[in-house]
Amino acid sequence: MNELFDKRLKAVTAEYENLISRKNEPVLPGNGIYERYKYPVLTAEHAPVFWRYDLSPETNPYFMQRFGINGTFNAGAIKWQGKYLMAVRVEGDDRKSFFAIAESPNGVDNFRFWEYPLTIPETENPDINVYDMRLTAHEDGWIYGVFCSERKDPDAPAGDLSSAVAAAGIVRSKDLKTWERLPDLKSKSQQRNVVLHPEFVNGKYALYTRPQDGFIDAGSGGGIGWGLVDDITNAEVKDEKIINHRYYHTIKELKNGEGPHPIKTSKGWLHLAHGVRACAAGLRYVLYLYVTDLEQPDKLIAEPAGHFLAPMGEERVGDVSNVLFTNGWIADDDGTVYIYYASCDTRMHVAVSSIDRLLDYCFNTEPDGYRSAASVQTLNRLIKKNLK
Ligand code: M1P
Repeated sequence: MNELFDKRLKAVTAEYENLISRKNEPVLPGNGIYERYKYPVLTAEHAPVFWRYDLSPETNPYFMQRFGINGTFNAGAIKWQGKYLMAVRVEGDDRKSFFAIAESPNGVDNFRFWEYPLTIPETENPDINVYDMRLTAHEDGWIYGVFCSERKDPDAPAGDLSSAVAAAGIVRSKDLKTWERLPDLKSKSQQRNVVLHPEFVNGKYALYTRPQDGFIDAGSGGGIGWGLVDDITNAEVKDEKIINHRYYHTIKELKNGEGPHPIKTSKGWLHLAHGVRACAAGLRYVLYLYVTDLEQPDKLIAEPAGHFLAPMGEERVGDVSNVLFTNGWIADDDGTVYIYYASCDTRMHVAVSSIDRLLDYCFNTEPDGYRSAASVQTLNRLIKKNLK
């Protein structure tokens, strides 16, 4: 009998169960566009006890953690067999990320990880790190996961142990448990934030891309790209058209990237994306929305000015502070939209809205005028209308 082991096992398990079963609640009155929720929906502490600890008193007499989890963030999302699922980027203390599915009965709390993480087959050039999976239930009948595959830059000078190369890895599944690896996307530049559109366009697969000059630097990439692919089992984007541009002195001046795949609505394709700007505190990542044409998903038809969701309170601090990032949302049949977003490469949150509300926001919020004077004109119009 090992009293220390028993005591610690009980305490750690009780703490875990309390956390998992904690009820979440909306923070009211909010801004009317969406409701944030009080608690993060996933944290490192949501990792099962049997992932973090060896449960044998013989081989772990101190009941000591054996596999540390550093963060749970940047999750893809999908509604699957009536449950709300996130394909979470789980990062170990060793800095390696992997994917694991967490499931909730209601989309806002009680997220519990499936027993095992996803086993993602490697290509002949093994990934060093994998992250930020976007899930797409495509009309071809497969569920695709498109993620960033990171490898050391083979051309880095000796002694440079940081330079890396980013490419889009592609896997597909019918049950979210067994995954088939397809060749990485071929394109002219490095790629991150690549997303598969859920429908065929002109009989082809369509991808949102993010052409970039280097591993970090989007540089001359211009913004969120769009490209058609003949064969997803050997995907190659030959031509990319920028469909959502970056602009000077906006929230996406430095870079931007598509979030999850857009939601099809009666008024167009509703997109969620992240925008990045530089400041004295480093890079600031915020989220924004835009809409493209239903028949021509590469044609922008609405984009409100500024950010839709920016870091607030505890969301501001974490491993990479001042960052909100998203690659997952779920639109329910009744129009409710669950927006899953990560703060600071550390934890996951949810904000809840509806398709109607998000469209109202997109079509009735003024676009960016790109000058202070234009913003004042917009505000004056509103004040005048309200005070007349
Ligand atoms: O650290 C913030 C984010 O940085 C990258 O995003 P982007 O390619 O747009 O700069 C990604 O590494 C992302 O995972 C991370 O959250």
